[in-house]
Amino acid sequence: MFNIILFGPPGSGKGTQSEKLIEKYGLKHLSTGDLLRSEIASKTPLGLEAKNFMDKGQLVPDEVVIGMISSALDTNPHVPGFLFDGFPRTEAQSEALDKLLKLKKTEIGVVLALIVTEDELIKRLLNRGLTSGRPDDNNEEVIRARIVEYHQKTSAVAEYYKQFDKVVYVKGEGTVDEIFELLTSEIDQRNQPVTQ
Ligand code: B4P
Repeated sequence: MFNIILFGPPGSGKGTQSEKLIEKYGLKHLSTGDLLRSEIASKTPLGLEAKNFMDKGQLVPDEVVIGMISSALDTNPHVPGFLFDGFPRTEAQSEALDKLLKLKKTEIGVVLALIVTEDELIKRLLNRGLTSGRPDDNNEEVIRARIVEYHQKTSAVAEYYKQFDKVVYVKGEGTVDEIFELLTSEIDQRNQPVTQ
C-alpha cells in the first residue's frame, strides 16, 4: 500500500491534481473538503455544524474530520493506497492519521507540498468562485481568512512530517500538466515496484 498526502494552501491545486493522480495510480481519493460539502448538501447534522465554520473560512473541528476519515478508511479495506487531499490540516489530525494507518499496518509514503504565491492563490479562488457556487470562494475576506488559518494551523503539518523525512516541495505554478509531471516523478522515485 502506498499512501500520499497532497498538501498546500487553499487554492494550491490539491483537488485539481488529485483527480489526475487517482486516475494514474488507482488510489482511493479522500478529500475532507468534498466529504464535508457532501454532508452539507445532504443537510446532515454533521454538515450543518461544518457549514458554520466553512462559510467563515475556518477549519472544521478536528474530531469531526478525524471521525470522517476513520470511517472512510474502514469502508475501503482493499485499495492499493489512499490519496489524502486537504487532510490532515492540523498537527492533531496528523497524529490521528498516523495512528489510524498504523492500526492498518501501513503509513504515509510521501507528503507532496505544493508551493504557490499568495497573490496567485487569491486569483485562482476568486476565479473559481465565479462558477463554483462555493460560498467560501466568492468573498475575498473569507479567502484571506482561509489563508490565515493555513499559516496558523496547517503549515504545522509539514513540520510534523519533516521529522520523518517525508516532505517533498513541488512548484505549484505552471500548467496543470507541468505540475502533474513534477508530482508523478516524485511519486515514481519513491514507489518503485518490488522486483523478485
Ligand atoms: P478544500 O475543499 O480542501 O479546498 P481548498 O483547499 O480550498 O482547495 P484546493 O487546494 O483543493 O483547490 P484547487 O487548488 O484544486 O477545503 C475547503 C474548506 O473545508 C476549508 O476551508 C475548511 O473549512 C474545510 N476543511 C476541509 N478539510 C478540512 C480538514 N481536514 N480540517 C478542517 N477543516 C477542513 O483549486 C483552486 C482553483 O485553482 C480551481 O479553480 C482550479 O481550477 C485552479 N487551478 C488549479 N491548478 C491550477 C494551475 N496550475 N493554474 C491555474 N489555476 C489552477
